[in-house]
Amino acid sequence: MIDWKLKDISFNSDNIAWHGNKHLVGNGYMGVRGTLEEYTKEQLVAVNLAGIYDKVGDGWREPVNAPNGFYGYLIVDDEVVKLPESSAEEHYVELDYRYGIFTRCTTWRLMRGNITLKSTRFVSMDDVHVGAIKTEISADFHADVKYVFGIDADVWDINGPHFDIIKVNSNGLMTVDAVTHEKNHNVSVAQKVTVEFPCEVKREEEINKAVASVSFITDLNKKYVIERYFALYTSLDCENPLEAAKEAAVTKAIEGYDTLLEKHKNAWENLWRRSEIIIEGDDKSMEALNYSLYHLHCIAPRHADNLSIAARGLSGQTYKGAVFWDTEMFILDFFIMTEPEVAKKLIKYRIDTLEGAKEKAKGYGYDGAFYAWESQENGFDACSDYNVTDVFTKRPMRTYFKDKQIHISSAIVYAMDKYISLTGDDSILKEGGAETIVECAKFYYSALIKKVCDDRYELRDVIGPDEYHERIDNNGYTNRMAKNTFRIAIEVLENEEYLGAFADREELIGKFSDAFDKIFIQQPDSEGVIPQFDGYKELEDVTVDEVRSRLIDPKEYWGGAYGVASHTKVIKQADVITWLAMYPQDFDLEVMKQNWNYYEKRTEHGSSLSACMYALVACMCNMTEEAFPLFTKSATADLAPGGKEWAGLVYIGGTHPASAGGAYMVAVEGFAGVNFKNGKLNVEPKLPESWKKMSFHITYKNVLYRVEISDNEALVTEVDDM
Ligand code: IFM
Repeated sequence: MIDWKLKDISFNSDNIAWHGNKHLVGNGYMGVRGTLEEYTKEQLVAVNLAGIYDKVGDGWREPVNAPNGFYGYLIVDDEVVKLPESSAEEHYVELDYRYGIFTRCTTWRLMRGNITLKSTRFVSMDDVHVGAIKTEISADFHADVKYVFGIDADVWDINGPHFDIIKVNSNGLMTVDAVTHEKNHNVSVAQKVTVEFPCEVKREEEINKAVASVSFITDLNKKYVIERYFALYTSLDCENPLEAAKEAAVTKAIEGYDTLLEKHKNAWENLWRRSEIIIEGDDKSMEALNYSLYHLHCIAPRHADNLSIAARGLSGQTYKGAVFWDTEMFILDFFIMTEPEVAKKLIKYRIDTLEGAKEKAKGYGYDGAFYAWESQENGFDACSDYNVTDVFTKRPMRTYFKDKQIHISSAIVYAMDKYISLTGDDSILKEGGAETIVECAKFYYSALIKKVCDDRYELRDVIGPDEYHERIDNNGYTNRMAKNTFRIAIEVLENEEYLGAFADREELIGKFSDAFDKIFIQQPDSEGVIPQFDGYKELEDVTVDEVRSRLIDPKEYWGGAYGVASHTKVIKQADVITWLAMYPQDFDLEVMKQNWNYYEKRTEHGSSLSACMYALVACMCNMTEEAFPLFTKSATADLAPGGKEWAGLVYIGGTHPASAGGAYMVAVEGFAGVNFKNGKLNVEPKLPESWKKMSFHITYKNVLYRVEISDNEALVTEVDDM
């Protein structure tokens, strides 16, 4: 059995960025990177906020990092003692991922003896505006201690600074009231400290920080406890965020650390009741899988109606804090099956951003809704025309993700359809979902191309999931997803209940039916291989290693006009295989296997979205052994070191929610074999060798089921809501 704790012993400054992601704590409203209290922006500290963005000058628009209410460090005998500068005698950090509690404990050997600082902190799952930290200091000599603490508003930004005004107050209740550049949002943090031992409390001065200190002389080996509570509100939350933050900080301090911790743990326990996955026989898999689910819980926007999940969750500003197809195609299943209320919010975000998608379509001369490739608030597409910087010239490279990844709209329709069929809740259709679906179909209809001499419809000049091959024709995945969009739009249009009566209904049904029938769908060639796009089979056939060996610089971008992979068959991530994972019924098992074998060895897996799709299809092909390492790769994307951190010169590090969601899909839909064929819940397990038993809960059509698998036999029981 696992202990739900990740402990990293000893200190290595090379791990600071990775541990920031690995030890993140979050509650959907904010994510706090797993950095130490004494760290500042140089060590990539971030209290990353959901759904609040800012743009400065020509920089990319990105989410706002709030002032850090966990800031604090030690001065002993007038000497600053902090990592990474002061080397530690002993050090560990620990993440309790059952409850999102981060602990650090460091001992420094100083001239007069040893001093230890241990702190434990969390951001509350019970009240998302609040964080609490308990610091314990002890020394084996009479140390002259000053603990400096407060709120650090000098935050890490990739394209900042985002605060034009920072007002700090270090008197009594500490506060920071900051104002963002573009839209003048207020971001306000208040902090209250409680100390129950004799000490001197003093206001301190540091630029852009609200700081104070407590000073005391330690008795030998006695523990001195300092508890701090911060509250964070923005002007998107309420009219007077500063007052709200002050009030909450004071109230929470009165409640006390232990009470807050208990409420926080209860909130987490409620989440695990429905989502924990127990695997007997393979603790490593169980740990990696539940740790992945931990990250999904940390970023679920439970507190809001109109927010979704960013591609790097709440781990920082990478990928502009934007929502990609990751949410619909990789993350949604977890929430549909464990917390459908959250799934509905993710869907609602797309309905609420329909206007933005219509604007985008219009801008390109299309009808309907072309969703943002990198979606921020109101559906604004944050994707830049120049999304990669060339390592050699340092010049921005023209990329076409925003213009050509038209498969994004189909992901939204696919997700809505899945949500409805798995929850039985079609209310979203009446709340704008039906219109969204029809607008997406209109978009694809207007993008279709037909040669005069041919009867088929094509989608030309696109980019599929494999982003290394840009501006290609008839990407198999895209065309298949567009066909599905037409099908769903027809179903919606045929049901008057969803859209009410309107004039061109019959005309649209006619158009979409024609498009459904005639859109070109790539077919397997004589060897059973489905070409990823027109002309794919004519590209140079080399191995991934060969392509890698051609790199002149390790950070070089593989795709685009001059990329090392562009003229080869080597692909970045699952493409045809993502199609097969979504529509296994399209081809027989032999074709699935043939394509898996063909494409897997030509895939770099340069995106964390890749391995899980291969693992899913491997499970469908009864290739559990091949699926297992790919599952592990997905489930450990944030646990193991060595993730891909650069695309050209652009930093793309952070957590990997899509990979976490993909790991869930592989475990539940792949290994456990949960499927919903013929409108009912079926469980057809194919557990990996090492998984002796597996059990979990899922919600299907509003009924909660417990699934227990043993010897590849499944027992499914309905349970009362827990
Ligand atoms: O959405 C993905 C894309 O498929 C590959 N590049 C990273 C994006 C965000 O995860």
